[in-house]
Amino acid sequence: MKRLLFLILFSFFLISCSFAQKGTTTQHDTQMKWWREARFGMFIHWGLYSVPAGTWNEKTGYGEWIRTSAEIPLETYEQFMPRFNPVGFNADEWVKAARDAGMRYIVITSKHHDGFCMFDTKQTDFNIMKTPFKRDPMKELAVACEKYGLKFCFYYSIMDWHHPDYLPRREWEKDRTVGDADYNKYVAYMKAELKELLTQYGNIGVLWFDGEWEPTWNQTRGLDLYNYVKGLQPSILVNNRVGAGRLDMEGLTKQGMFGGDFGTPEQQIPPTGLPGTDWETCMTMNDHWGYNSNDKNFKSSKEIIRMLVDIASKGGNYLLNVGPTSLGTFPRESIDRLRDIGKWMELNSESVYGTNASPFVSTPWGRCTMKSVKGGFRLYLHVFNWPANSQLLVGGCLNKVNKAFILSDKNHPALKTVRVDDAIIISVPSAPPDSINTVVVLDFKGAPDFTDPPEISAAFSSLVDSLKITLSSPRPKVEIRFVVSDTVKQVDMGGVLYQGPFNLYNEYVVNARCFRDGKPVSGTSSRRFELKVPYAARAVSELKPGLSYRYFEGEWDNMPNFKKLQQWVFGTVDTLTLAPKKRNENFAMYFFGYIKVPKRTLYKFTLSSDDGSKLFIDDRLMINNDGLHSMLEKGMETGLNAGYHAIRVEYLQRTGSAGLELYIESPGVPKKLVTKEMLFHE
Ligand code: H79
Repeated sequence: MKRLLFLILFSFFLISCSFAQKGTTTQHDTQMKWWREARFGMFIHWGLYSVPAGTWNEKTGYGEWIRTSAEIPLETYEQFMPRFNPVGFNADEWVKAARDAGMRYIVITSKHHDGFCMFDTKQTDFNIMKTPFKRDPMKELAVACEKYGLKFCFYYSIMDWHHPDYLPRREWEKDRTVGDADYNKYVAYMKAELKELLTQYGNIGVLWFDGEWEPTWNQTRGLDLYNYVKGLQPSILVNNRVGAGRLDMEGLTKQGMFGGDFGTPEQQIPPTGLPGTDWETCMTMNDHWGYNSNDKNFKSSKEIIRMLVDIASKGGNYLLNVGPTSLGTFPRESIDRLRDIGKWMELNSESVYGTNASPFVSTPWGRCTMKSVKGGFRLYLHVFNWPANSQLLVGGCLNKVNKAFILSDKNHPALKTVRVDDAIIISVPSAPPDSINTVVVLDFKGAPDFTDPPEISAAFSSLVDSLKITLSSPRPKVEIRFVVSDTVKQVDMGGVLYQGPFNLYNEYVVNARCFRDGKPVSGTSSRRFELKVPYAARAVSELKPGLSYRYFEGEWDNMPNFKKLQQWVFGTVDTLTLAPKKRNENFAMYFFGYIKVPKRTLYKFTLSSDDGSKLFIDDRLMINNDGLHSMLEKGMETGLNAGYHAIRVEYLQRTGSAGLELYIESPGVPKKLVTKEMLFHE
């Protein structure tokens, strides 16, 4: 529903960052063409870490980060080299497996963070030619990719835990002194290796950088590296991690920052499409990138196929990872999934390759991709939820239907369609031909003529006494009609004509729909607003300013049960702050007292922390932001009467950076930090 706002925001940051340093738009578009067409690629994380296969000192949770996560000294890690002999490696088999799954490109780790080079480099002996294997798998893969028509692409880590000139050192690496390390020498080393990669392996589709987030890397170095790489292969594509402007794991580029050729969400799919932005979600099949022999937590083929389609429907690419073993073979589970995906793609790949994002805000039956065809356009309806009544309804489209059919049906016999107002109803078989995802094709004449249902917006999603509701549609020359009711309802001409914001005074569903010339031109959107009964204020007296706190030390992955903990340091703080901590890692705290609110109304609290936290108001758990994570925000609305309310904030810090913030907002009062004026204790 927030798509419009998203669209506006994103168009701004696209204009500001994505065209910088890229030559003309047309040239950029020409270079992006194969990549936008492809939609689906294979990521391969293969390196020395496949030898320990995720296990070190009886702990089994490691992957390609094993050297640092398990704090393995450099000399010990180098001892994996004589044990690395992937005699089962067959480039042809790997590339064929990718091609048969419908993947159009392969991105493989030429060097990961451990610094081990999987290619024949003259720049270091820490490479695969110095193992018993003595072969260059990158050469063999380049040949096989050429043979099967896939684009061959390199992953290359900027962070390097092996090279003597790379900085900074890991904090735990006490025995590796910095000495006279020179980061500029490291950059020269990278460039020399990249020159090898870009001159000895034919045309490379993408250079996929990573490990760019350390303080030694910056925008200037990023831009320089981008230009260097493009100087060696002008039509190569470079991901945004070449620069220093990535937004965490969300992977897109911060506004105004240099963002290479495409964004890189990691292990996540953006909630909506990002019109005008090129992006690629990279994702593991199980829970590790590098091979982990104990990790059997594989996504099902169904999940993967649906994710591929979800991503395509939002206009992105899917880079799906395989972590081969130290013998040079794909894990069995990965092979099985690739084969299943291939079976689906064999019948349905047309609905993925070269498609555009869905024109709809909401598709309750599944996902939608789209393509222009001669004289009109084609929708691919990816039906995840097969209609029980065999009637598939597609709302908000005013074009004339040419034909509807099931893509996997040989000879494409036409399905019966009827128009009801703005909707097309397609008669489909009673059971889905493919229970994972049946693709129904809907061909239309002319230029797309769609109307989304109106957006129903309000500052909050619940109310105490009243809430202002606004309806809007980006579509010109439509009128919006609405019905406020107990339930979700289709709006017809009997609905109230919307003439401006209105107030809601109770728990209701707002239903809204667009009309033109007395006829509906969109589907109905519906949104429920919840009524909150305010909590009573506490009768308290003689409070002092500030909060009480208790402080504990220990290693917890989740909020500890404080009642069971004996030792503590205690005291008071004037506001919510981690200042009383005695060390920076492995501690927990809780704060308690009262929060004073000025009037009876709805309040929204937002709790942001790194790592976990919880908020209790009047002894009820309001926000659960527990677990180990970087700064993560969670919000919750509640009604409060004027006066004092019990507040308790729990906080947990494991390792890395620490932070805790609590915000409050209410109708007419913008979001702000909870300050000391509002906090009290007994
Ligand atoms: O190669 C795979 C992983 O080994 C690698 N990227 C994928 C493709 C990877 N490296 N690190 N991570 C994944 C997770 C690291 C996250 C963090 Fe950060 C680094 C948290 C803080 C620093 C990135 C930069 C996210 C926030 C800032």
